Amino acid sequence: MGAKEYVDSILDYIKRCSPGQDEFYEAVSEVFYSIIPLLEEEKKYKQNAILERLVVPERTIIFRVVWVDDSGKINTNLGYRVQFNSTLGPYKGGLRFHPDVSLGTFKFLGFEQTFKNALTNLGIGGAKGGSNFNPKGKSDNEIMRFCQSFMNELYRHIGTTKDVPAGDIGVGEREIGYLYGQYKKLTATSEGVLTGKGVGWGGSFARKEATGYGAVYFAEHFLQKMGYELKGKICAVSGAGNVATYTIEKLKELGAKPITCSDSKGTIYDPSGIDVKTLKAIKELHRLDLSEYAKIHKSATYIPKHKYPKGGHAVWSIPCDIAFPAATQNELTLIDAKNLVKNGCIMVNECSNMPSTPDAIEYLKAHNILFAPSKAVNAGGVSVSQLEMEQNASMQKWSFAEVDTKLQAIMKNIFETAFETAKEFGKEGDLQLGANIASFKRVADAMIALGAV
Ligand code: NDP
Ligand code: 2IT
Repeated sequence: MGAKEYVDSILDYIKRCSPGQDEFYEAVSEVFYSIIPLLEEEKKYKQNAILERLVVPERTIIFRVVWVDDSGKINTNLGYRVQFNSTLGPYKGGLRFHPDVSLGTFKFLGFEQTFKNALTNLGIGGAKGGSNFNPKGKSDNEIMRFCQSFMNELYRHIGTTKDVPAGDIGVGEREIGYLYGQYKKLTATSEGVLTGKGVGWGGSFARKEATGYGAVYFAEHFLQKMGYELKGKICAVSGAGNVATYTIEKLKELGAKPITCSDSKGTIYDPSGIDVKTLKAIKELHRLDLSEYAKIHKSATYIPKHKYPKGGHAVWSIPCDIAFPAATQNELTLIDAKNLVKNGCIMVNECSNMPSTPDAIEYLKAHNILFAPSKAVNAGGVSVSQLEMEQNASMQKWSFAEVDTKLQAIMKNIFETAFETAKEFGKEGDLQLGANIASFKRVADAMIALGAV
């Protein structure tokens, strides 16, 4: 059986064993098809049944979360933690609270996290978890009661050398605070078992900024290598949460011009450049809809979701030099890719996890658009999480500048690893192939060393 047939057989197996888990299937196909050149060269991966083992999470925990809302009504949600792969270190990865998630979502995210974390070279395994709880419109007390109930089960499965969760969509510093408070209460310990904590209570400086800043540092390296510069570039950014906000902030600091952002209801187009202060006030502080932005900035237009191009997103129909998807998975479709190419975009720098659909990636690459894949681009967040673990374990506190300097070095290293690996396989500039092969090798070689477990 050739390498391609080996990959086909694994994907068939996933289809049969994990029906309906489309996002998981998409994530596995993306990685496995792009590592075929490596599988052709190295027979040891098939001999050691690496692909068969890699697609099965080491442990999947699904639990009931019961909480009482402000009206006294009893509510039930599903809680998840998919401990995907601990070959390289303790399980590490965020928690997502969003009504649309299911087991397939957490399997896709845990699978991706395993390879992303391997790329950082920091000794962390991959996991993901969360709940189908919808935080929108809930009071602070409801959020707190939900987080406490969620932790009442999760606490027995995590630990500083076992599994260290963090934030993701719908989980920021407020939620991490309530989760951490309950963990401390239940275990009578003060260990840094969660990252993304507030800087006043065990958190690291620059963790909040890390994913967005890291994504921009990555883009800068890629652009420079290909003979461009970031300064002066018109940037389209989607999302209006943690990753989008700090991507926009760093882009402006480095002289680029971010002109869009979006939330689940609509898009803001501000040709004079997104005002970060207003964005933070609306989203971080007051948790309002993005439509508020256009009421404050007359230069801005608000495009509600029902006016988006059919099958596409408003953000990607606005002419730009570089696209920074930073909201959610599959948010950049083939239609969007066609719009970007038509409008002269030179690069897609994926900030959210798996934002581009497979046909969009194919189209972008076929049209020579520089394509920077999410598992490399957004690894700055988890990297600074690992720096937070390091600071907690040694009871140190590094300055913002110290952490930022370390983050920059990590992002440079990730870029060079992906770039050099692609070059080694005769595909210079193909960072998708480079990132997938480099991270796969790290995980797979270590799995072989650890034996058939
Ligand atoms: P946030 O919850 O802070 O923000 C998410 C943003 O995306 C919000 O503006 C939200 O809109 C929008 N959004 C979420 N889901 C959808 C959807 N289904 N359709 C349209 N818009 C949506 O999350 P983060 O910024 O932390 O995460 C963004 C992405 O980055 C995710 O893919 C996450 O996995 C990834 N990521 C995050 C890291 C981190 O450190 N936080 C690290 C690495 C990757 P609204 O405001 O209306 O809810
Ligand atoms: O997708 C991700 O890398 C995250 N949500 C951050 C994970 C972490 O442990 O900081």
